[in-house]
Amino acid sequence: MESLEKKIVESDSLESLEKIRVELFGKKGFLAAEFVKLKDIPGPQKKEFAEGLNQTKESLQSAFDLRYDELKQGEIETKLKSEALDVTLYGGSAKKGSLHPVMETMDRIIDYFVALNFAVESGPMVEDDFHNFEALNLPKHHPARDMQDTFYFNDGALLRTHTSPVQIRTMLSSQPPIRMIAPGAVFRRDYDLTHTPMFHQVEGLVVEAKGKVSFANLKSMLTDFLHTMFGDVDVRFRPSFFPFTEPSAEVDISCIFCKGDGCRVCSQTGWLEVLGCGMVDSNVFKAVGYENVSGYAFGLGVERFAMLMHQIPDLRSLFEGDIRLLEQFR
Ligand code: 2NL
Repeated sequence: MESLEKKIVESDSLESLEKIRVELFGKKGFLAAEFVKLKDIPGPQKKEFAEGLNQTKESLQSAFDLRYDELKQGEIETKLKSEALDVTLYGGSAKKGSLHPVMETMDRIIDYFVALNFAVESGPMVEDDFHNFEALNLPKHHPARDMQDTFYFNDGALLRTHTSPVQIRTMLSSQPPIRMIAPGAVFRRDYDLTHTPMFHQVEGLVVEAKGKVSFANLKSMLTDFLHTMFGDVDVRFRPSFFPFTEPSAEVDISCIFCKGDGCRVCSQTGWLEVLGCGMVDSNVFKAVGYENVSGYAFGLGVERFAMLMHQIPDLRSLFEGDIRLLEQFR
């Protein structure tokens, strides 16, 4: 009896305790065998024997229960310890994302014009001939409409080649005065060192009653804009031509790489072309049904701005999504 209890107390795992349980309490175990003996015990001793047996059974059972609880508790503690999760452990910092330099540049450009009370408008990227070409004084056989330059769909729809159709739509759906910019993606069939089939533009348009806005207004605003973007650079306006503006100008800044001395980036000219602009052509106003108004417009390529502002030498690096480039703009 003492040795049986000792066995229980000294069992060192739930498995060995289970073996002991079968040995003691099982159908063919120790207690079952003892109870079988009961029938051979003569009458007078039977009661005493039975009482003794019940006592043994009870004390073995309570010894077993006690040991079982101890071992079970130990098992739970071991498991808790091995599965413990220290949420205060340092796990290294997660990498933060960042705006792509093209979008960051776009935001800076937009912020400048929003501060001057320009509305920010957008429109569809899939356009039609009227909004992308016809209304912009690009007649039917103008080379810019060529299949070589424009992505056409079978039904004659096309991917906008500039954001000007947004201005056309705004003029058609509202009345002067208009003061807006149209930032967004545009598409051209062009892919080489300096051209990608998709790039971003910001175009601007101001329309007022005739005589209220002048080329001088346009020139002073764009000069201030370029100083805000590129710092202390020289700015020059060169006469140029666009079908949708008359007169038209292209705008250069002194080369930010060589300060105007001449280098590879500026092709030894000392100047970098960054903008196109002009007074809105009367044919454009005619196409949208405007009379007795004056307006100016401008357009720029965001990728080119981003390259110059961040001194990125290769346009393609803006399109490859290489994390090593992006990490430099956090
Ligand atoms: C450039 C030149 C330009 C415009 C865009 C425009 C739009 C309307 C009417 C008149 Cl609705 N003009 N846009 C005007 C002049 C230049 O962009 O070099 N872009 C990258």
